[in-house]
Amino acid sequence: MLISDLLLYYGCSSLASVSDVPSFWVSKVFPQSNSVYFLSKKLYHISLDRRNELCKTIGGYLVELDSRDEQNFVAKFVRTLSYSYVFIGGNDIRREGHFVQYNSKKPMPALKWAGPNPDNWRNEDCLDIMQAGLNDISCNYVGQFLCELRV
Ligand SMILES: [Ca+2]
Ligand SMILES: [Ca+2]
Ligand SMILES: [Ca+2]
Repeated sequence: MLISDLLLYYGCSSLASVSDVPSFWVSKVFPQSNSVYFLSKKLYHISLDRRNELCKTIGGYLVELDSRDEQNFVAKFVRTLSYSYVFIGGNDIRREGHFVQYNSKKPMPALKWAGPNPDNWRNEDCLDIMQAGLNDISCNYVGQFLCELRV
């Protein structure tokens, strides 16, 4: 299925120019927020702002995890498809240790962290979603990224 067909299927028509649109894997609908998730197929070495811009090209935004349920749902989706870091929207760029959502700027809820994270090792201010939980990583790493769309 082409991404344009998928977007029509989900009722999203805010497609920018097709050449700007990365290719993604698409999840099922998460019923609690009526969201679907788009995981970039390629690796990108881009800023957090740019990741969000690429999500906007498909009418979405960098994923905002609003609950443990959403975290679990998303983690299951990325489990078999990710092969690198998977950036989400949460970050503590503005204030160390205070994680906020990229778009809404709301504080992140209590989510599951992997091991000793967040540990801010060498100043890590972005977040990677893993099976074991979230990990704070450098915003400058190469990785995949995950968008959320309301359908
Ligand atoms: Ca969400
Ligand atoms: Ca940090
Ligand atoms: Ca870390």
